Amino acid sequence: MGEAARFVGEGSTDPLQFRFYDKDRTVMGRRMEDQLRFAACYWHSFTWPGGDPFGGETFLRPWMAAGDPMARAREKADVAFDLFRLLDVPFFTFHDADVAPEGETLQGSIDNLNAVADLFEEKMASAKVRLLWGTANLFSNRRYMAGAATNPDPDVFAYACGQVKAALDVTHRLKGENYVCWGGREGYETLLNTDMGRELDQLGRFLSMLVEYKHKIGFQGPILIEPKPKEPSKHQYDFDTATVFGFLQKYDLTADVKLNLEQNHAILAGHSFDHEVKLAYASDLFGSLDINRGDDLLGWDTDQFAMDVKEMTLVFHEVLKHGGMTTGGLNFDAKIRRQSIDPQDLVIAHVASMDACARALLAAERMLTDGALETPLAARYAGWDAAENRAILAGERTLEAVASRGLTLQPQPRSGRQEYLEGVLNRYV
Ligand code: XLS
Ligand code: NI
Ligand code: NI
Repeated sequence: MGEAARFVGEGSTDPLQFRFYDKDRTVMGRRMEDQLRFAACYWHSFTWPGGDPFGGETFLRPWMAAGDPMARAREKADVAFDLFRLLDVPFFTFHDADVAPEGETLQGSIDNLNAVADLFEEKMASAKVRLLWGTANLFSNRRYMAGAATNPDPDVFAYACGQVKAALDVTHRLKGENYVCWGGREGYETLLNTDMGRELDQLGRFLSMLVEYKHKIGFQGPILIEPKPKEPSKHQYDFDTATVFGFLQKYDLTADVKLNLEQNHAILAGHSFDHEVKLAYASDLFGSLDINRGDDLLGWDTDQFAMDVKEMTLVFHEVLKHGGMTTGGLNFDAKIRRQSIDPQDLVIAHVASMDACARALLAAERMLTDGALETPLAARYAGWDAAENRAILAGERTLEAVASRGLTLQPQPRSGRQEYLEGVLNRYV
């Protein structure tokens, strides 16, 4: 079905071709494709039927119709790999439950997953697409309604261990570059029935066991936690970057566990996307990005395709400043609106968002090359470069010593230049 989307340049008005995403163009020393590392996701594009809390499916995809579940899973894989080819994306992502149906037992589900992984292996041998990350869906089935690792019932915890082990095994077999844990139901609905300290210890142990197992099988990539403050739970334990940082320190997991950050989750937590990214780098926890956007007027995870060039410019500025992606990438955890029912809408959405990201990447490159934000930032903190002030931060001065220097000074306030900097940013986007 159709030719792969390709770069045709800024003059084009064809929504199925790229105006900015020129995969071979060099951006800060790397091909654009290797900087952005786009991944298409399985769940929103191939398993979500277009429902919302007030209405059912709108998409009527043939592979979602009734029938033999494994036959449907194979049909879905054919369509998915065709979209990966059409978009020319280097990566994809999936949950176990997106790709294979649940069996009667846990072993049955694992057998189904392994059978689909065989098919993926075959398809990946001749396709370009690789696996950015795999994950286990530990939130949809009713057994997980009170959480997976944080469930009050240890049998549910054990079941989740079985599922997560199988999902990591398959991710490893398919040479996935990361493994993601998003704790949708690792939280609570009411504190009246919740022992928070105990649940956090359970979650800490669960992740430690996963890290131990990852080392045992030689999985090289990081485990990534994806912070989100709420939805579906009223409160989620992996609330935001700062909260997860404290959690990982408490359970001694900072070396092996990093973060997968998502725009929509950042704004639900009352932060901006670049706040979360900057704090992740500052805490040595940056892993990967789920690239979507929320609606400022709605308080839930709308997972719209990322189109805001200015917002992403600030994020890519930070990523490029730190040397670019390592194992991470830009995963389209994004879904078309339920009225976007034409098959083409799915392709157009990805192409438009890839172009918006490419445009933002190029703006970020120009800003870094010009030192547009970096030069004024360095000037603002320049006083700390003086030997005497470096000695304070190096722990070589006591409070009394610095206090006595303070007695000799009369600091003069300086402008924060916010409007100047906003003007500078606008020159680039
Ligand atoms: C939900 C999350 C989810 C994760 C993967 O809000 O974003 O889609 O990315 O489980
Ligand atoms: Ni989300
Ligand atoms: Ni996500």
